[in-house]
Amino acid sequence: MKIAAVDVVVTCPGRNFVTLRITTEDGITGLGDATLNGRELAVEAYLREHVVPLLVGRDASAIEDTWQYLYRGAYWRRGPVTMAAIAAVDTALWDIKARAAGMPLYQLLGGACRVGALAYGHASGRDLPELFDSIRAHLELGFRAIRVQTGIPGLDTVYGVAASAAGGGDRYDYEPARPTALPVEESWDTRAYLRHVPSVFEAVRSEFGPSLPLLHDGHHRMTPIEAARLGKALEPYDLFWLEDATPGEDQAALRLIRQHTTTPLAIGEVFNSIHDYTTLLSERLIDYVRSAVTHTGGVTALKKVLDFAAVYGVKSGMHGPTDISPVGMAAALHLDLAVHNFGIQEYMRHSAETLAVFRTSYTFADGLLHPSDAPGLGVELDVDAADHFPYRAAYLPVNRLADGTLHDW
Ligand code: CS2
Ligand code: MG
Repeated sequence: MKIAAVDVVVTCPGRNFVTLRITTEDGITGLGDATLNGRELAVEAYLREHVVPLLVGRDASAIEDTWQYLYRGAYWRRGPVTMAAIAAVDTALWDIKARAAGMPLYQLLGGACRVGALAYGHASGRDLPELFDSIRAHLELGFRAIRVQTGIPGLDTVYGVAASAAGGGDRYDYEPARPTALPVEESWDTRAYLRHVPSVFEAVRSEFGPSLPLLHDGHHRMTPIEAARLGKALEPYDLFWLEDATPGEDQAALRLIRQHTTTPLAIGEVFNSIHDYTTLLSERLIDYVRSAVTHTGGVTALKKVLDFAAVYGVKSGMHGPTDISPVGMAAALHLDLAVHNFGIQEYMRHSAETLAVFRTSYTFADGLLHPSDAPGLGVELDVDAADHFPYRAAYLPVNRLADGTLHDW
């Protein structure tokens, strides 16, 4: 089954996406997500200039060999651009193999370990009334687990608080990347954040009870001791996880956090290789692996990470914001069903505009996601519709402290 054609489709139905489409000589087409929020064209160029010419004529069924060919053959290894490109190729080849076999991808990966993947949604609010309304809205949508992000007194725009973002409103598909000539500069104050967040979770627990799984994203902004302090302060509120408490590339920092708190920790959405996890997993410094198929080298690579994690009792918690395309989301859901050490799946839900370009078959019901039993990933790309949404440069914000120091966003 040889590869006959490879296309890189860049489209912006509400936000930018990069999709790879591989077609075999017998007309089977597979899709892969190569979206890297704020750096989309870098991945497009990497694919178009350095990967596509190598794929035409290759055996589409040789997934592992193609992965190794693109990874080792590039000489220059790892990094978000390279691994998003490899992820798209890998995912598209898995889509093709499953379509050729006439079965959903999860069946090829060993079949289902569960009836569906527990999803969590993004609730947020500038203040408690707004936050409570957002939590109630997500409970009414059927979510059984909720991420809580809150405004911080003294800061006008805070990550993850949709209402404070440009465009306002409690938009469920809040997109932090802005189509501005330069990244928006937001302000940050960690001490104000550390003083405020525990009181928010105390109020949420008081309003919604002790059992609702609550998650929180620290978004890489704390030092290890600050993260340890927050984890400890949140213990009475029994979080499902505290995510990205510190910049994850400093894997050893998690040793200090672990010494101070039993709040479960999740890290990895900005990682792109199994090597980013070696200390975190072998020393059991985290409880959930946050990587997405799109940013970690594809289905092949993420399955290896999750099998490595399983050895140490660490579970999956795949990244699922709107900048993971419906193709990347579907790939995650097939893995969510197939791996034994599943934890939870992030589900921000794409806009109607996006879903008009990416026709999906995955479902969300009673708090659980299911990829569907359509052959392959179960997603179709409407290329004609995609052409109506030209790429629009957009940047993620940057953070500055009061004295102007640039800080993690
Ligand atoms: C966030 C992401 O969903 C999350 O956990 O960390 O929304 C992140 O901000 C975006 O993916 C950045 O593009
Ligand atoms: Mg995150």
